[in-house]
Amino acid sequence: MDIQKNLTPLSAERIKNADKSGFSQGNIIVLDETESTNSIAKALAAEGASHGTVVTAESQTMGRGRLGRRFESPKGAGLYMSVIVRPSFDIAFAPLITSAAAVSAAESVEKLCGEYTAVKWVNDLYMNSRKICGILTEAAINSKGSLDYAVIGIGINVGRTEFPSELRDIASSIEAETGNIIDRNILCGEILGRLEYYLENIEEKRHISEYRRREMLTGNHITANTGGREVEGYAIGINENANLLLKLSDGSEMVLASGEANLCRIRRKMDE
Ligand code: BT5
Repeated sequence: MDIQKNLTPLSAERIKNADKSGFSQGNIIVLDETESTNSIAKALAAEGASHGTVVTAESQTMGRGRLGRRFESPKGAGLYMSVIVRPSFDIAFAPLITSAAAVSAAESVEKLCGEYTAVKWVNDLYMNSRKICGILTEAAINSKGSLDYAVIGIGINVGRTEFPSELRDIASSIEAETGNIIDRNILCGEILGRLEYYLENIEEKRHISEYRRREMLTGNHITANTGGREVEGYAIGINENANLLLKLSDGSEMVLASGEANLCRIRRKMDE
C-alpha cells in the first residue's frame, strides 16, 4: 500500500536540528525504501557504528514486529526509526530499554499533537484505544556476557487515515486521531532527546513512574501469553523492572517479564 501524504520529507539535517540533545551527533541515515531500519542498524552496529546512530526510512518493505510479525510501514505515512545504543550500564538493566523508549515516544507524540498517549505493556503506544506505535528492541551480547549494542526500533503511524482490513479495527495514526499532521523530523528529534535522558538515567529508573502512569492494562482484567502459556487475571500494576503484575483468580500473584497481553474485552471482541 502506497500512501504518499503531504508530509515534510525526512531529512538528516532537519532531524539533527530537532535533536537538541545532540544524541545522534549528526550520525543520521535517511533512506527512501528499505527492508527494515532495524536490520540496517544491526548491520551497521556489527561494523562498529557509534552510540546514537539513527537510521530512518520513508518506507519499509519488511518492517518487523516481535516474534516474526510484520509492522506495516507504507511510504510517507509514518516515522520508522532505529537507534543504535552502546550502553555503559550493566546488562541487568537491558530489559528496561524498551520501556524507556516507550515513555520517550509517548511523551514526544503527546508534546507535538496534544493528545494523551497511553502505553500498553510492553511495547505499544495507544491513542483512544488504538495502536499508533510499536517498538522492537534487539540486543547483541558480546563474549564477556555484557551488552555490545542494542537497536531500538520505533514505528509510529503519523499521517495516515487508511489501513488494510486486518488492521482497521486495531490500528490508527496521529492524524486520524487528532487531525494534526506533525513533522516526523521534529518527532524523531524529540524522541532522541528523551531517549538519551532516560537511558542515561536507567539505573535510577527515572522513566518508570511515567510508564506506570500511562500504562493502560493496569486496573483491568486481561489475558496474557507468556512463555507459551495463556493466563487470565487482573493487572495490578507495573513493578520497578517494568514487569506486569497479575493477580490470578486463585488469589496468587504472577510477575510477567515479557509476553503479550490484552484487555479481556478487546480479546472477546476480536474473537467474535
Ligand atoms: C511491534 O511488534 O509493534 C513492533 C514494531 C516495530 C516497528 C519498528 S519500525 C522501525 C523498526 N524497523 C523494523 O523493522 N521494526 C521497527 P508487535 O508488538 O509484535 O506488533 C505487531 C502487530 O502490530 C502486527 O501483528 C499487527 O497486528 C500490528 N501492526 C502491524 N503494523 C502496524 C501498524 N503500522 N500500526 C499499528 N499496528 C500494526
